[in-house]
Amino acid sequence: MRKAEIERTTKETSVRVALDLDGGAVSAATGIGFFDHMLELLGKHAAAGLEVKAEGDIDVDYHHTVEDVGLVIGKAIDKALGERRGIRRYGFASIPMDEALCEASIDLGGRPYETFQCAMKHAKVRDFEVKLLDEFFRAVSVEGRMNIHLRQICGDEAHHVCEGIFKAFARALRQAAEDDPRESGVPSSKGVI
Ligand SMILES: [Mn+2]
Repeated sequence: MRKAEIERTTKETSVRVALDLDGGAVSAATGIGFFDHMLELLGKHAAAGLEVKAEGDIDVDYHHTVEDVGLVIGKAIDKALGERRGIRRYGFASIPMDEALCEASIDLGGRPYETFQCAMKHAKVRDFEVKLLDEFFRAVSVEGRMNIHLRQICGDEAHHVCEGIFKAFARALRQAAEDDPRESGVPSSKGVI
């Protein structure tokens, strides 16, 4: 049962995430249409069940909501993975979206780190700044205890680039969290993650 349900409420946001790494319903309602679209891609391409509900201070801007959804998704991944036994641990995906090509490399090795190399990071999709995805994935890496390296290889349409980044992350996560038939224990020479 690789599932988790996490709720987190602060003065800025209230976020609830239900995650099942082995599949299920996908939905997102954060009050930010474009972000919902990206979260739904994430669930679908990770082959996970992912339901996200958030109410945040989006009258201020989208920052708190995007970051806090990232923290709660990260926490849910960490909890759902448990002791991280028998998984592949590493995942990589290079995903095209028309003219855009994006890649993600991840390590579910227990340590947080995130890089976001994206030439489009100062662009916006309607009023959603691409740079916020950097905040989102940093939060996922911290609470999910994983390394996440994201790169835009090419592309000049912000919506395509964001989709490429989310799909690459999702596919890399799916691979890293998958059962490895050659790994019976924790995939680390330290014996613990
Ligand atoms: Mn789209």
